[in-house]
Amino acid sequence: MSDNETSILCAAEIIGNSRYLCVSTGAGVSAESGVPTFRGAGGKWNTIDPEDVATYEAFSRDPEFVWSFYNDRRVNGASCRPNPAHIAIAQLEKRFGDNFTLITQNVDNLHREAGSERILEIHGNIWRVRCTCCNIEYEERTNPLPARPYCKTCGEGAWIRPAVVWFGETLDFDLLYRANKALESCDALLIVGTSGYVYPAAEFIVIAKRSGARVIEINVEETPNAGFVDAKVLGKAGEMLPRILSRITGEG
Ligand code: BJW
Repeated sequence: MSDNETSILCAAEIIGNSRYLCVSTGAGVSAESGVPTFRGAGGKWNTIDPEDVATYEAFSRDPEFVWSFYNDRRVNGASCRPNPAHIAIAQLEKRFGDNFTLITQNVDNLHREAGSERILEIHGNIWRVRCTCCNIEYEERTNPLPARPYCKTCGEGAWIRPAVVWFGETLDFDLLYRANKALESCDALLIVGTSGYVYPAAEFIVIAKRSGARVIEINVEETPNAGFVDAKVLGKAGEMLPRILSRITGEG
């Protein structure tokens, strides 16, 4: 049996024997759906500086440029569908019921499309916008949006912005509180497709470990979490998660 096969069995054993499962996902879980990651091969930040598109300062300086970046992603995102990793995570939620929380850094909505419901989108959602004048947030499916998108209530001159969390901005307090509670309550944490560079998500593993949880990581490469995980499954999320799930359900 290969080392990775052993890790898959170990991951299935940890999840299968746990009472409360927390799943934390990043861009890698959507890579197989055609959504580019931020870092690494093909990552967005290889060709564009996040300081130019993912900060409030950038938006204040040049909102049209920032919107062109998000419009491109919305246009690409509209044709992306959940992959077997999103679907396996939604199936795990069905198994655990209320003893399950999915914390995602992704803004692409693919977990919801796969059927996930107990989900905390800590970096927001690209299909939602917020008015910079009245602060109202709403779903906006017009795609692409005009080069100068304005609030549907306030009108001309009242810019809307993507309802996502940029660098230097604080995360929604209630979402972060609920994420921390779930991480403290879980006895297994499954981390999928995140580089582990961005805070506060980078600290989730510490919170869960401190509370006694066992940790599984699925990634195509090593991450800063290496020394902390109990089972490391090396490979694509869309291939590895269904294999782990079938071990748990006994169908594999
Ligand atoms: C696969 C795969 C496959 C590929 N299968 N795997 C403490 C210390 C130091 C700095 C800070 C700190 N606290 C806060 C900061 C500052 C900052 C930060 O973390 N900076 C770091 C870069 C050091 N954090 C913030 O500003 C946060 N705010 C905050 O903490 O408020 C309080 C505060 C403010 C200021 C100062 C101090 C405190 C907000 C962070 C917001 C991040 N925003 C973005 C953009 C969101 C909107 C958008 O989408 O446009 O969020 S940046 C980008 O990175 C995006 C992602 O959600 C996030 C994380 O990326 P992720 O998901 O990990 O993706 P990648 O691309 O990095 O990795 C993909 C992984 O998948 C790789 O490992 C691949 O190998 C793998 N993979 N294919 C499985 N098929």
